[in-house]
Amino acid sequence: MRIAEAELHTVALPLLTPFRTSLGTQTVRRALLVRVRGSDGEEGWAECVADDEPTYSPEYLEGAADLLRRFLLPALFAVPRLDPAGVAPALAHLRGHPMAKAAVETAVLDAVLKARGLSLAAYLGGVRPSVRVGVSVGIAATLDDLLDTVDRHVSAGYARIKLKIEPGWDLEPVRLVRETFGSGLMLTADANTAYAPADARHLARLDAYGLALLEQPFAPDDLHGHARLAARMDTPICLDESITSARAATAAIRARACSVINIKPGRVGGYLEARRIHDLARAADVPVWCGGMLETGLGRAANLALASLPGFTLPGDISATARYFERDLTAPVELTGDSITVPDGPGTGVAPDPDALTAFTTEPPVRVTPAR
Ligand code: OSB
Ligand code: MG
Repeated sequence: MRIAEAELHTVALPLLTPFRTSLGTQTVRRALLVRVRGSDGEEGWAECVADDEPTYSPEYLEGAADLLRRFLLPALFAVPRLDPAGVAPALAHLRGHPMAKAAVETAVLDAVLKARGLSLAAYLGGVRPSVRVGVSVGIAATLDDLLDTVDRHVSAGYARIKLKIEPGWDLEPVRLVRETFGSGLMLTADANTAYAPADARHLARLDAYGLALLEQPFAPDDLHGHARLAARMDTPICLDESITSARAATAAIRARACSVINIKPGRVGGYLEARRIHDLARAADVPVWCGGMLETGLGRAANLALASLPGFTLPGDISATARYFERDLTAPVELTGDSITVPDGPGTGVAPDPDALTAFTTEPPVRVTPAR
């Protein structure tokens, strides 16, 4: 295809409950949507996972929109026969910004696959019609509130509970949830870089609670610190923020900094790089799972496709609409048992519902066209 025009839409979806992590508290999911139209009328949509503020990663929503408008889309307009695999190479001379790059690559994938009648899951090599999923549970105001929230998600059927932790909210909530829900509950903890290597002895006390993994305790670039912690803990160490590319994944595995990887397509520059990480992790016997960024139904549909690949053996952070929003941007995503069905329609299998798009849009869409 040749991209004939693109649009950037900004939406805001109120979260049903505030989401607190060691990085801050979110009450609304603002999201940047990219729509591309090809010269043959193909149309594709994608969601950029950049947050409002550059706290989880250096990218942020307005920055991603600016970059897409000024640099990424113009670089792609110049490519006459663009296929999905050509997007990343055409943008490689522009440094960084994996989330913005992932969004435009995904929109191109959606457009091309919709035109070909092929689902993203089939294109990526998915092998499962549905995937087991978990919930990421934020830091609560009280331990009672936490137990109520976990109880609600366990009762709903989720296959795994992940507790957000930070200094002052770690051993006690983990112990209490383990004690209350028993050893049958698959439980993990995510620190979002809130600790330093000097906390290793404290973190090692988490070994008492049978966590399936501990996610990203230290800074993104501290592979050595994670390797030292991994050597002293029984709990498997999983990296999220550190894994920014297939090369970073290889380095982390070689350094023994992790034995599990959280793959987020936005963080690594797109679904094709995400698949490369899946492939290399699988070859190294490192289990992977699909992370989440509080995406709307648009982003979660694509994540479900990725999570259907064979190496995604742990439940992902891809929850049902009811976990996040009163109303979604797409048809609601539903939980069946402990799983969600992988969309099998062409492309991501979804598109924004026009009424929902109108209702959630916060500013006029920005139209981007080739200079003439
Ligand atoms: O670290 O996995 C994380 C959300 C925003 C930023 C970082 C993370 C998260 C989550 C939410 O844990 C997972 C979800 O989308 O349900
Ligand atoms: Mg994480």
